[in-house]
Amino acid sequence: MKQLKLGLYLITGDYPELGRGHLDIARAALEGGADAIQIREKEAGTQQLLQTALEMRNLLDNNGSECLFIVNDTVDVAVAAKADGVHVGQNDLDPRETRSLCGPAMLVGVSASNIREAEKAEQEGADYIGLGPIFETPSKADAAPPIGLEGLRLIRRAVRIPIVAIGGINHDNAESVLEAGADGVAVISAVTMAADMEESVRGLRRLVDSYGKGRKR
Ligand code: TZP
Ligand code: MG
Repeated sequence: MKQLKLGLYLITGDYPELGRGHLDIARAALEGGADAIQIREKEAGTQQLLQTALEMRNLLDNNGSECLFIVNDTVDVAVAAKADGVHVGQNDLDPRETRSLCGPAMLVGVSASNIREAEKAEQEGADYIGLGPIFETPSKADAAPPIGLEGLRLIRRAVRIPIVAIGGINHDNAESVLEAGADGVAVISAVTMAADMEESVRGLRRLVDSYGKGRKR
């Protein structure tokens, strides 16, 4: 299994109005030095999602980086696309069911928005938690209320598995999130809405790296 390095976790989407799709965002993420890329697609059918996921798998393989490839929501597509992991939410298959389908080698990430969900995800065998929203987010209409840095600190003390913080994270607040105990930051709009996506990823990379160096473990 690949090493679990989730410091900078990029989530792709399809934004025709910006002329940016999953693969454009994944390219920028790779060039900028992301640790993980998740394909998150809520509109496309399974066949189209699989097609894009296979292209993304190919992109990552050809790039030769250690970047992890994770598929959101659907374990069947994750397995078919030979992803490194699958990320499930509270309304998807639970971690145990997901694991029974994808086997022991694939990463299983679980979204949690409160302490109960976080503890349950850990007990059920999640490899990491996507925790949030930390702040207000423009990218998820049905997001739970933001838990803030206090919520993150509380949940950091309650679970041992890695926490990837998500929701409203950008260049200005990423350090505060890492300081509060997150092992990584996951972003959508901070990159997908940036004028220069690659430069945005590089900026976040620098923040994550500089924080990691200064951190007492
Ligand atoms: N889950 C919780 S918040 C969120 C997801 C998928 C959206 C994060 O997007 P952004 O633009 O980084 O706030
Ligand atoms: Mg989901």
